[in-house]
Amino acid sequence: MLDGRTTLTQFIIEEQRRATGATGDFSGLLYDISTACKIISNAVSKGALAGMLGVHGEAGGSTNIQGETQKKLDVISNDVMIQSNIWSGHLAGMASEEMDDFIPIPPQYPHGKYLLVFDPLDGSSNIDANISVGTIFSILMCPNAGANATLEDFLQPGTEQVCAGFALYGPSTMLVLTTGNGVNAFTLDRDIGEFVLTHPNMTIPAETSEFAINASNERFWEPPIRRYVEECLAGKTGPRGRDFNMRWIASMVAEAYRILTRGGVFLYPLDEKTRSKGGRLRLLYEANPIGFIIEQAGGVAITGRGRVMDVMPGELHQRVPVIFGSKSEIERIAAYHQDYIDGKEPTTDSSPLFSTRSLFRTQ
Ligand code: AFP
Repeated sequence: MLDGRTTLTQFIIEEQRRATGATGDFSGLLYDISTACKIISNAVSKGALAGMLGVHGEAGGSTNIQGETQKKLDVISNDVMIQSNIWSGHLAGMASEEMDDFIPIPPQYPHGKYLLVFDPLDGSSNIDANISVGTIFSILMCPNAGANATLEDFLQPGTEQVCAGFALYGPSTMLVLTTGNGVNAFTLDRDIGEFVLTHPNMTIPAETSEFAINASNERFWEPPIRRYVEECLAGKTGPRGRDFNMRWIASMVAEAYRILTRGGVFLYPLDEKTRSKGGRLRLLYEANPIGFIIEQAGGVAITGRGRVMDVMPGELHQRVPVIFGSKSEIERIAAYHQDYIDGKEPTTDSSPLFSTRSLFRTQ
């Protein structure tokens, strides 16, 4: 059966014992989140067999506050996260990528000291193609514990997170978790219905030769991103002196997990296409939780103009540029942005930063 492995339940209880003054509230919240992830995993894995694919609502599909067409599983996952947590008494409020406003705790339920923000199904545009998707969540302390949360209570920088995690619904269902003491990953054992600790103390290699970016946006990139990607593509013949590999799954949770297992760089930078919105990815329930996990695993997460977790949110669904992964590569990308901001020319004359040709040379 368990072969001496630790279940998530045991892990949480042992963490609770180490936390002085712990009441069990936090442990209860983590149980409820993990239960929601198991229910979502079950729905995702059934796919077409249970009519889970396709868009939500009538033929044209409904859209969320992001202006994105909602998939059936977006709505189902959102409902599962809400219904698994709203009654527990651990929360003062919730916020979801799929909901315009935050979700208050109804008066019939006790109010707790935590805030839960989440993207119920990240990567959902991939779901009909059977590509890995996931649930991302972040836990904050409510400044006004025990009362109903206000919108302002959610607008905290990522450095205030007490916990971040994501479930990855892939060939196996994983739960990746940090409470500020490193990163641990659990694999769902469907035979016993429990998450089992399989990847303790995950750490990201500081060096990598793999990057992930949506290259179809190349013509919109800022010069430091163009410079970095062009040098990677130049490989052995360029200033990096080695070949690089490229990935793009269009499911950030899957990219983040790959980077946790073998290093790498993920880039969704500010570009001319997303500048007016501030970026593509959402700060509170995508960039911050992933950033917390990446930093806790020894990596770095930046916007290009600073640390992701230092950004002070101005609104619930604020978007930011996100660049994260192996420390030495992210530090290089940060330096390229600083050169650009300072108006410095690239030092290597082989860098085609100002070349007129595209990344994908035809000759
Ligand atoms: P969806 O949840 O709408 O599929 O978006 C996924 C995502 O937020 C993130 O997980 C991906 O890395 C990124 O968007 C993909 O964006 P592009 O579709 O522009 O490549």
